[in-house]
Amino acid sequence: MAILGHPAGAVDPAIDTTVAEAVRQGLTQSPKRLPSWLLYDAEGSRLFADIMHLPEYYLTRAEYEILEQYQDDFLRAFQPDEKPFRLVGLGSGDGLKTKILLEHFRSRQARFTYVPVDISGEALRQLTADLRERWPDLVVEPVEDDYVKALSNLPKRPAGTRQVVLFLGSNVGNFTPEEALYFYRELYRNLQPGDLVVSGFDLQKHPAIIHAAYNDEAGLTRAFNLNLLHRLNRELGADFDLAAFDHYETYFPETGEARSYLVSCPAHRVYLKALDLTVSFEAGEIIHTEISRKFSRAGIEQLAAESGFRITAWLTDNRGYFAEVIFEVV
Ligand code: AVI
Repeated sequence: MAILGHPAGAVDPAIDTTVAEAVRQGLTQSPKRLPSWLLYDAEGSRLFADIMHLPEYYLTRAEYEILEQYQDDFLRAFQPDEKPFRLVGLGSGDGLKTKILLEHFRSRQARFTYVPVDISGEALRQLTADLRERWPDLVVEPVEDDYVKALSNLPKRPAGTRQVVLFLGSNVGNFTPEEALYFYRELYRNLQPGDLVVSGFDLQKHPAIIHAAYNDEAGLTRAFNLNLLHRLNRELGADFDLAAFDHYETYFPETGEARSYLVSCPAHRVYLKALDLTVSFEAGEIIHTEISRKFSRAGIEQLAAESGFRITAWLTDNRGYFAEVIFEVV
């Protein structure tokens, strides 16, 4: 696919046209926005791994607590009968959370296979090698793809196997309401009666707690957000001056949306060589980079109902910050 502004056939093959097109589209609209998947280059993924350990970022600890505390409940839900099941981990990453369940299921001699799905081939290779070394007889079938495409491209499952899709980490929060509904409807369409989806939802709570999670003292969330500009400098030959931008994250309790912005402090221009595009910024102008939605129970129930699922379990940490919710295809 040619990049606009370049003569046909003269496109640098090293430039990712998906990135280029997303950036052109995002920076030429008003207000400016860049899709949040751009945050996850190698450095962004490393920064996010560090964010998960921050004292303010309660989400990961809350989710670990639930997975550890309710291991037996998960197994009973996944295997209420003798039927084997297939665990599909969407956005499995380093698989740390899933390993809590895998370990427990192994210790109970559960009959299951594991299909980790991730857009990062490197993360998948590492996870698969690690699992095969640890449990040589566990069947692991990695799929390198994005969540939605992966749903219709999964390896064929043996007859009589229940499918259990894990969508952990509050990744659903990074979807707009329309995207979330589309995603769960697609899930439903690709599953069969009796199949399950386990989703992690960050719940609405005191706004100051949420605000702090995205404005950490150590400045890692700031670095994570600004790294996006660094990525564009490297991949698209842009000349963003990172010192000219600020991180601004705010939480709207009325909508449950935490929104992340990059703010241009002075009025200035940026040139993106690969797009042959000059972008002007007013002083104080924003680029919207991420939405992290927080859910109410009613909102989750509505999402389940509108996509066709029935909720069969609602598991929270002891502070009620986070929920793992099991949806069943009926
Ligand atoms: C990956 N996702 C669920 C994180 C979140 O909380 O929305 C990404 C993140 N952004 C800033 N901090 C963490």
